[in-house]
Amino acid sequence: MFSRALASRLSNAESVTVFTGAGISAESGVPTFRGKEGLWKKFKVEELANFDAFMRDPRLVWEWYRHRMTIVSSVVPNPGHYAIAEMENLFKDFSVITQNIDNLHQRAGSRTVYELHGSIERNFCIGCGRDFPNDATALKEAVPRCDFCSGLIRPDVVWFGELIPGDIWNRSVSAAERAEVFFSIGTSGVVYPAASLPSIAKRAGAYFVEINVEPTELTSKADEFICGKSASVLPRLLSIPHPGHKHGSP
Ligand code: BJW
Ligand code: ZN
Repeated sequence: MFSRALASRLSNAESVTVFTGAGISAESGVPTFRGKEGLWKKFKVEELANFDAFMRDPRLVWEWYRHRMTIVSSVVPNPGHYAIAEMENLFKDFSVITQNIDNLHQRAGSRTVYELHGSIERNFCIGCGRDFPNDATALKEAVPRCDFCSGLIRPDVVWFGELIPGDIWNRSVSAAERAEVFFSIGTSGVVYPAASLPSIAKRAGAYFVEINVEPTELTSKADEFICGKSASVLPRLLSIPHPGHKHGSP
C-alpha cells in the first residue's frame, strides 16, 4: 500500500505536515462540499459561502450553518482523525492545517491545528466585532442580532472573497515549508490560497503524498497518490517505523 520511498522518508522525518479537507470528516458523517452529495437544498457552496449571499438572505445562510452545526455536534471523530492525532506524538515537529470548520481534529486530540477557514464554534457581530458562542441566547433567533449594537451576527468562517487570517496563513506556510513529508488528505484542491500549500511544501523540498478516494487537481503534483478512504489508510500509516519508535536512542 505504501512505497518504500514513503516508508524511508517517514522513518527519518522530524517534520511532518498534514493538510486536510472535507473528505477526512466524510466517514464521520459530515457531508463534503462538491460532488453528488455536496449540494444543500440545490445550492452550491459558492452561492452560500459569501458575504453578499449572507447580506441578501441571512436567514438562508444561517439555516445552512444551523443544519451543519446540528450534524457536527452529533458526529464523532473517525479513525483518520485519531491516527493524525497519534502522529503528533511521533514526530518532533507536526502540524495539522485544516480547511474544515468542524473541530473534529481537536476533538480527536490534535493540538497543533491551523484552521484556515475558521470554526463553526465561533460567531461574531459584523457591527461591533463582539464574539458570540453557539450557546448565546441571540443565536437562537433565525437571524441572530447583537445585543449591544443590533448588528447581524455571522459565523466566524472564511467565505469566498475573504482573507484567511494573516497569522494562521503565515504559520501554515511555515509548516508547509518545514515539512519533510507533506500529506494532502480528502481535499479537492480547488479552493485557493489553501490549495497552494502542497506546491509551497514541494518547492521547499517536501515529499508530497496525497490521500483521496479519487484523483484531484493536486494529483499531478504528488510524489505519491494513495487511493483510498482516509479512515482506512491513515491508521495503517502508523505501522511505518518512524523516529518515535527509536526508543533508547540519545
Ligand atoms: C475523501 C473521502 C474519504 C471524500 N477519504 N477523501 C479563480 C482562480 C483562483 C482563485 C479564485 C478564482 N476566482 C476566485 C478565486 C478565489 C477563491 C477560490 O479559490 N475560488 C475557486 C473555487 C475558483 N478563494 C477565495 O475567495 C479565498 N479568499 C481569497 O482568495 O482571498 C483573496 C481575495 C480577496 C478579495 C477578492 C478575491 C480574493 C477564500 C476561500 C474560502 C473558502 N471557504 C469555504 C467555506 C468555509 C466555511 C464553511 O465551511 O462553511 O471553505 S468554501 C469550501 O471549500 C470550504 C472548504 O474548506 C473548501 C475546500 O473544500 P474541500 O475541503 O476540498 O471539500 P470538497 O468537497 O471540494 O472535496 C472533498 C474531497 O474529499 C474530494 O476530493 C473527495 O474525493 C474526497 N473524499 N470522501 C478521503 N473518505
Ligand atoms: Zn455588535
